[in-house]
Amino acid sequence: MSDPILLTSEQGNIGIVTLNMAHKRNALNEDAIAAIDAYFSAVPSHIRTILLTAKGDHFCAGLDLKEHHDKARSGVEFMRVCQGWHRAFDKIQHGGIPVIACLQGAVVGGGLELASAAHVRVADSRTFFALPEGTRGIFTGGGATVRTARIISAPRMVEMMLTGRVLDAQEGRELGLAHYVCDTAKGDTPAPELALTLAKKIAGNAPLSNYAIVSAISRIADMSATDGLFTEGLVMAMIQQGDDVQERLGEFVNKKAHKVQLNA
Ligand code: 1HE
Repeated sequence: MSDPILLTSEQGNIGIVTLNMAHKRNALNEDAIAAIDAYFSAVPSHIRTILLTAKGDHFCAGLDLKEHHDKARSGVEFMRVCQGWHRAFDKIQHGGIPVIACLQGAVVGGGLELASAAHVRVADSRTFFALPEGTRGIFTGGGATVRTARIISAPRMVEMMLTGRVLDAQEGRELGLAHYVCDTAKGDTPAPELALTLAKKIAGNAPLSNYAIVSAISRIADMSATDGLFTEGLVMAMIQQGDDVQERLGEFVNKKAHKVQLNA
């Protein structure tokens, strides 16, 4: 029996999903996309945050170029493949549950598209980012023109794709591709440990607030200012009906809640 494409486990209310194809640098074929789609379509209701990780030295080498070469897909067939990626990654971004990606090594092509769908990205200091589609004779098809371009800006994505520029972890952080860079040689917490700590912290937020944060902000960013402000008000009105809102506010009023502090 072959190894599973994805390993899934739980730590309390944290779901952990791990790409398990280190032998091919976690390149994504059709079965891998189907497995990702299946996981994010049926996240158990007790799961509050999801940690997205990968086995081996590289997070993800993007599209499985061997499968794509062997299948010699027609334009329409590849369009359908891309739509499958879009569906699966949209479930990551808009599934209502915060997803924290832990990155290492190559985060390239479709791997960067996958990482761009996550809400928080924690990178090991040897992580690198690239969009080498131009050199392969293809284009992005897993959402980079929407998600990655909105993170780094469309002009930067154009330049990155045209020149084949490879960004190191710090450069990626400056552009928002990573939110945290962990350099263990400098005494930083290892990326997997920090990613898990953040996942636990995020799981402690009010679930409805988390739902709104991951569902509303990116959508409101696509709206006009007028529609965005109206929608923000509606989301706030809905979210503050949550069961735990009075309790959380009461903790603050009764001086039992933590204060907002630097380096807390
Ligand atoms: C692969 C893939 C892959 C590795 N598809 N098999 N993505 C790329 O253009 C990136 C292509 N990959 C690389 O540049 C390098 O492999 C890495 C920098 C990621 C890693 O290098 P390294 O030296 O650790 O590994 P390797 O020796 O290059 O590869 C090890 C094996 O993984 C090897 O197979 P083997 O049978 O010879 O052992 C590689 O062929 C295999 N492998 N990457 C298939 N991508 C929805 S559209 C999205 C569009 C894109 O994603 S385009 C970008 C594609």
